[in-house]
Amino acid sequence: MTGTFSLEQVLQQSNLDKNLRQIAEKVQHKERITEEEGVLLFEKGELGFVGSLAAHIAKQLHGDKVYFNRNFHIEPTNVCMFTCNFCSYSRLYKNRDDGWELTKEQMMDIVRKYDGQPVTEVHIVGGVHPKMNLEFFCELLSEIRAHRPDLHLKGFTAVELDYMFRKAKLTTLEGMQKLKDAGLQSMPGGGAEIFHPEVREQICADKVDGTGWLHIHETAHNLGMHTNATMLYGHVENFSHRVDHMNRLRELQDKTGGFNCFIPLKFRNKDNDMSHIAESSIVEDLRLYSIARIFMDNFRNLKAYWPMLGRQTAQLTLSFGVNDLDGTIDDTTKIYSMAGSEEQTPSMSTEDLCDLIQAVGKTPVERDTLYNEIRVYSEEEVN
Ligand code: V47
Ligand code: SF4
Repeated sequence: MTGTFSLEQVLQQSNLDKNLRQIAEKVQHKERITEEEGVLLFEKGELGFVGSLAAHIAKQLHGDKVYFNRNFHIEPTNVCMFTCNFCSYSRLYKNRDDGWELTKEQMMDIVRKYDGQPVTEVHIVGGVHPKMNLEFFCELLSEIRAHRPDLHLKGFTAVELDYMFRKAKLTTLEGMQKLKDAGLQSMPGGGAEIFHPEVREQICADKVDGTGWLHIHETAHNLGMHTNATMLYGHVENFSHRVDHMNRLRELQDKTGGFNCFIPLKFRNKDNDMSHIAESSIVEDLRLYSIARIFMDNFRNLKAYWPMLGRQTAQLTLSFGVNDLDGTIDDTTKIYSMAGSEEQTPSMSTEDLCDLIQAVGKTPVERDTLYNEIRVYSEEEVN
């Protein structure tokens, strides 16, 4: 069940726009589309059209498989030196009494809560706190590693790292090497937002710029680490800004091959300085996922982060090019509930995730952080 047409059916349409037909033919021949064609898809590609192309590509890459992992989040603090206008989560240092700051011991208590449970990854991400420095996080990583060597340590956005390295007076390479030595294995994709300065200046002027974000990820890739990439969409950006963003990621991926997945993040508008901006419609969300799948031809994995999208929309994306739903996250992430997501206490059991995936005719597969398959769930095994 896909809700879309086969590529052959799309190409049989006699009234198909000439430029769109060319794009469909490129997809058929596994050729890369240009930036201009990416913009054209946003301008003219109806959901049925882009969805059919995206579903075709995802099917060729992954068959009916949809991945998830078993993870939990640690958010060390929501105190932040930066003032991103879309953020509903952070509190300025001077107002830190309204926020939270976890000690190392409190974070180790979170890790110990999962002792004996089959989680494979901890995702550590938070605000940029002036007192939580590189040394503090290296100690935390080493303690987690010593306590639970089998847990994959994924942590810190390029925004947090840029601040930490500058404060420690280290180059990006020196700082990354220290974190790697302490046990860090990969990085999440946050902080990317929209790289183009015309947008960045309006929504997050004071944090690391697009070039800096890409440099940190490239350095991690060169050290053999894998990272993710995100794009915050549905606010003040136009179609060209989106395509420019995806193109810069596509170029870096050509160079290093170090990205694990691409994660579009839908702007949510509750309680932030951009609350006057209406949220994108579900049709626009599905079109964006589809176009990302078509444009980012060197990213194998396209992730719908369900705590932000809501589980029903996330389920729909599975018919529009998405092959990954992230993890079974306990209610340890607050970024999206504070920004207005339907998921106020985001937690799904493995059974819930498998049901959600099977309900649209797909096969759930548990993966590790690097997309190695841990278990393929047949229908009988889940029910
Ligand atoms: O960079 C903040 C986004 C990101 C809002 O790599 C918002 O596996 C929507 O990147 N509306 C941080 N989005 C979280 C992140 C992430 C999440 C899950 C998985 C992974 C991964 C990475 O959250 C920020 C920003 O783009 N964000 N506020 C908001 N109001
Ligand atoms: Fe700080 Fe991140 Fe929020 Fe920006 S998005 S204010 S960097 S916590």
